[in-house]
Amino acid sequence: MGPNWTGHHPRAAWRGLLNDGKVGEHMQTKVNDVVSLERRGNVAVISIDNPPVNALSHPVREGLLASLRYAIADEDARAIVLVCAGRTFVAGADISEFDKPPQPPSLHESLDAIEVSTRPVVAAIHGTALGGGLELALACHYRVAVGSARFGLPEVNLGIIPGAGGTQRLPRLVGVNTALHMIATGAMIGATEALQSGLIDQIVEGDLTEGGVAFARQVSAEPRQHPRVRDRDEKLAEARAEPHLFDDFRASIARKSRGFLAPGVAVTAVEAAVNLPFDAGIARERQLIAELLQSEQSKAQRYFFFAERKSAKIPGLAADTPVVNVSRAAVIGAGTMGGGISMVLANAGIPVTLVEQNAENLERGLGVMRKNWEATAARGGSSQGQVEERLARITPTLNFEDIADADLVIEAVYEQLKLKKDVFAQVDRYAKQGALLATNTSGLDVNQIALATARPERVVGMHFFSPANVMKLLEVVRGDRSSDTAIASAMNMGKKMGKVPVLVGVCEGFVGNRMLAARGKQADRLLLEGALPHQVDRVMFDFGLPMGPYAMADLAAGIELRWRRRQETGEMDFIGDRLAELGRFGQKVGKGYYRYEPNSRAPLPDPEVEEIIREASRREGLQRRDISDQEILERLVYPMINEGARILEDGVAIRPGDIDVIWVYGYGWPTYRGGPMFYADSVGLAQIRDRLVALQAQHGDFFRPAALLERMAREGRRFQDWEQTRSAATVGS
Ligand code: 3H9
Repeated sequence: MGPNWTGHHPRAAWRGLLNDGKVGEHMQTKVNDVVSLERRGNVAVISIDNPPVNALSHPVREGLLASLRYAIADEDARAIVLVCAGRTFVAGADISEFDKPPQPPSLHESLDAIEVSTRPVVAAIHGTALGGGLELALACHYRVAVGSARFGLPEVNLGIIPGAGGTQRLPRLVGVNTALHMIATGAMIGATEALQSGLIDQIVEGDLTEGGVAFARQVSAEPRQHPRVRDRDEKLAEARAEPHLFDDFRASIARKSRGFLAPGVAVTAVEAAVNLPFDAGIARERQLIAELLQSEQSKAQRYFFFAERKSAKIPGLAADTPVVNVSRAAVIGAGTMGGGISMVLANAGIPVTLVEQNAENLERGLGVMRKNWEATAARGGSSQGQVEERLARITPTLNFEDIADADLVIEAVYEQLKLKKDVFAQVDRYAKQGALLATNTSGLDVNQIALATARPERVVGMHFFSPANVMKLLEVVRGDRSSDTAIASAMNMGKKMGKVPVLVGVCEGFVGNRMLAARGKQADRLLLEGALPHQVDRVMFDFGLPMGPYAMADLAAGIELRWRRRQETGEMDFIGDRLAELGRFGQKVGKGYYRYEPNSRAPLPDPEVEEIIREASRREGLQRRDISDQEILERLVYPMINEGARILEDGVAIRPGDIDVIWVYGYGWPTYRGGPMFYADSVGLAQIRDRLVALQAQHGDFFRPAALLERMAREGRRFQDWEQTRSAATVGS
């Protein structure tokens, strides 16, 4: 055994580390608050402990570099192992430091120190090695990991690319195709794939640090030069022989990455790895990331990263609030929504009792579920065995009493208040005490629905978005009487089902659909004034949304739904009514606001519709005019922002960031624009207020700026600086 860290060795540069002389074998010496050193025989172990995810914040970089220097200077340390405490290996650079002036040392300095070390450095990985964390591991001579570890360079999701050599080293190890996939799409891979692709050298069974030390001991005993990733060229040479590789890859991601800057830049950086010497490639990577870091897109995406995480936190709700443990659920209604929700539950491993009133509906619902699951299996997303397993989790029934053993009951019947109240009266009769009762209404009054039961404190809204098995958003609606347990349970279940749950209060349409309605009113008005559906839709599509209001209406049976609602309320809408009377119910019948060729989803402008729109303008006495794209954009988006401000005034959303999360996950708002409220900041609240005032003068009170917007504009404030911490109890009240 060699000397320990107490400095028995006279050349031990880490002597200055010592505090009380008690450091020895298997004892950790703190280099600073977040990094410590230990000796296990002739292997030095550097351990990072910076909860929650061991991000490379300034003290970590400082401690890491210092400990590397100490370990490298110790002649008796034949090898160095790098591990992390807590739930994960380093999950990346500290994103919260990006907007602050850089503080040395940079991560590059540690990576350089590792690379020049003649003693092998082994990264021992658990949890997720992400971004700068994976780059740190890539600079090491070897990498070992536990079987559950995952690896990724998710920087594109923050609007940047890896900036510590990831774009240059990863393709050298795993090959250009896998590297492109990981770097340009942010995809993670598991330990088995990492081993097969050459990213890691060994999967460790048992204790990771022990395994890493054993591996380090073994390689350090071998008389050989330890490999540096920078020196590898075989896999790059393979790519050089495939001249179309990069163009093909660009084409393959074009649709999904439309509008985003970073994925294309990521491809450019990997191209540099293939075509330039290593150091020149690193320089190119640095230049590219520096440009992206300054971009509005990256600012928006970083903002969104934190907004999403904040949305899970509910002020006033104690962390130890008891939650309902859901081991069985019941869904009422086997239509599109009920079926989708049942699929989500079954996918999460929860058995579901699916209740319908007639056998035919039940049969049809089950058929659709099977078809959807089989389509996933056909795409390779699951096995046929999993399809059967999931179907077996669904117990169809025509008897309401069968909900009695469910811990969670979700009602998903037709969107009509009276019907929903009747259903809840039944639910109240049969559901067990303590069950969480949820309505999937997309905008009806949850308070009234709750009052149909004798236990309104157990009732919440769980508003899934269609298709429920695909869309990530879940609006959890807090009723006046919903208890903390009901809220915490619904949020908890949302996460378990793989959704992004956001707490909202009761109002017509909640947050998402209330803002959508404001946009829809203006879109229809623009049609009357001179625009056509395809122009309105194109403006929204070019802005970055997946589709505009009319393509969306055609997809989601909007014409029919609104027509039926108008029949209940007695409202009139010339264009909508005419389309409905002509049976133009959207994509499913091949015509709506657009016409569709058989087996095609491509919306084609239809003269019949345009004539109806012109007729509507004539009836309103409006002289149709050319409307600029800019005017369309402002008249669609500014009322949404204004409505968002009213939603905040009313306390229906906790914070602006929650509204943004809703729009990104529920409606496909592009993350590179942050969300409607972040977008408002980037335009400037004063400018939006001024434009609304001008529009109000022209078109009336619909555009009157919300008091909150007015006030924030006057005070020069931004939504992203919102620090209002309303207690959960006030949301929705
Ligand atoms: C990078 O590395 C650039 C380099 O190439 C350049 C080098 C020069 N920084 O998600 P969770 C916080 S860019 C700061 O709820 P999970 C998070 O805000 C980075 N904070 O946990 C939250 O805080 P709070 C590339 C971070 O278990 C808490 O940790 N890496 C960071 O569901 C828990 O997070 C990434 O993009 C960070 N990097 O998921 C990885 N990461 O509790 C980003 C997390 O106060 N991170 N926090 O709300 C993730 O994907 C997930 O957090 C992870 C854990 C999968 C790690």
